[in-house]
Amino acid sequence: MSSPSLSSQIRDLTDEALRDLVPGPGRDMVSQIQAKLATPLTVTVAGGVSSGKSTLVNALLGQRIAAVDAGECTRVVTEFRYGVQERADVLGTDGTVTVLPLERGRMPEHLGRPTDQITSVVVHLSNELLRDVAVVDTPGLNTVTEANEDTTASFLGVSGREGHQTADAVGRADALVFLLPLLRQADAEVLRGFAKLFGGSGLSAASSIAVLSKIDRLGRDADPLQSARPIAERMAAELKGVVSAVMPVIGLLAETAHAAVFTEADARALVAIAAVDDALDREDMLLSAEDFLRTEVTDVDVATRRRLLAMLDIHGLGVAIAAVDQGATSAAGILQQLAARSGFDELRAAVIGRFAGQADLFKAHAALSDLRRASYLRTDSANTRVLRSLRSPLERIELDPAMHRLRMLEVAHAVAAGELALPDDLLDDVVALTTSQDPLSVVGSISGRSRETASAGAARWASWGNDARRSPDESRLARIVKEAYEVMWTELVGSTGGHDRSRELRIGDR
Ligand SMILES: Nc1nc2c(ncn2[C@@H]2O[C@H](COP(=O)(O)OP(=O)(O)O)[C@@H](O)[C@H]2O)c(=O)[nH]1
Ligand SMILES: [Mg+2]
Repeated sequence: MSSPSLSSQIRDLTDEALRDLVPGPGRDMVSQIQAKLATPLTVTVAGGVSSGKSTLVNALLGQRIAAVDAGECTRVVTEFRYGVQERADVLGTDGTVTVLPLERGRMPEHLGRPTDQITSVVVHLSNELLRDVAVVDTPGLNTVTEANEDTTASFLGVSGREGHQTADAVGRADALVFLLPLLRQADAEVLRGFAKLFGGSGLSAASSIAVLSKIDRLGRDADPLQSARPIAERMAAELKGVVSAVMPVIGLLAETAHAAVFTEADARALVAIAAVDDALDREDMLLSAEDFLRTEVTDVDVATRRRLLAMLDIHGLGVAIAAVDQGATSAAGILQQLAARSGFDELRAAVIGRFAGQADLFKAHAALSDLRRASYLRTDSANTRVLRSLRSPLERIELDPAMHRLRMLEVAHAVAAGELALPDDLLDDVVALTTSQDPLSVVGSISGRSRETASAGAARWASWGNDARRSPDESRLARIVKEAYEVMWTELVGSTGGHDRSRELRIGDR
């Protein structure tokens, strides 16, 4: 139990290698791997232009920092990292870095050079969330018009130059939050688009979530979260094995609820608006943005109404006014309702709880596959010997019991990248085993039945994997899942005080 974490074992290994490596590409590779291991988990937010990415980033950070709507900053990949010295480092395509101050806690208006000469912007913030995760905001695609919607890449918002940088950022991500428009295209095509995105990354359903964004714009439903649920479920079924969940979220309400922009003066204005006593007047006022700005039934000035509209939109205004009707009079009371109706809690729990909770695993997974690749590097003859010598300690790390969960991530990745097609019941197994922080919970409580579940799982995978129609790679991946079930079986036997009968459960090894 108390063996050092995988990532600390890997860190020791890279430390040792760096003592012997001479300057050259091999050394650069290993020091990059080590540096990446030391950085917090990178959560990348991607999706089409104007799908609400920056708004959601602000909600996560609890601070209105990412530029929303237009402006230079919305067109470059922006990474938010923890740093006491708050600033924005603009990384140029020529390798130079310009350091810009933040303007009253906001992104600078201008980045000092044309956006096509910028690789990315790294913003250092002393923000508590960033101690655990780095958050990356991506530009996506400029316009999603009917005309260019025929390619999957543009549908997913990842074509063009900004699209390329977005795809790069996704490739570097440890975890992904992908904002999806409502499905208008063949579902299979969306799947292929995702698979393409995941190709160069370590991402899988374990580390990816899709968000149905801006659902308040869908129609005039009283509760868009509720109406979006069946759509989200249908999409989750289509994307099973690719993302762990499809969550409907009203990012705008989440941002307003969490990013410290809503003031007591705003609350007073809402109280005044709610005080309009003619129900019909109130309804008319909330028909559209124009109606709300044009209305003459309150003396709340137009500038304030415009501000409220920008923070809440029409649906959010309805939610806020309903909160006042139910007795809320302060900003805190109204914001609590906005938060509750945004659908954001679930997303935040997934990002902060599940992703950050598995950070060590995700990091180790990426570092191990990078190190394995480095150990086969042939273009650095001065370092070949040292790089090769990484292989046997890497194999030793492979024997660590914690590696089972990591190998499961490999299976999940193969599924998400479209490299492993599974029958439905086996797909369910992979999803359940990799998206839960406690895989043991998958086979239920500690009882005879859960042991049965574990051994049935192992048998199911043995029989699929041993089928002559499987490719060697499919058989290998199947063996990983089979072993994961065997490990659980063993743990269940151990925890019920039974003697170690692990050897009795050796199903279908070849
Ligand atoms: N009604 C509504 N508007 C939203 C929502 N999320 C974002 N917006 C608005 O949509 C516009 C684009 O949002 P932005 O975050 O800049 O999108 P990005 O291009 O994906 O980063 C802004 O005007 C936001 O205020 C939402 O959940 N509901
Ligand atoms: Mg943006």
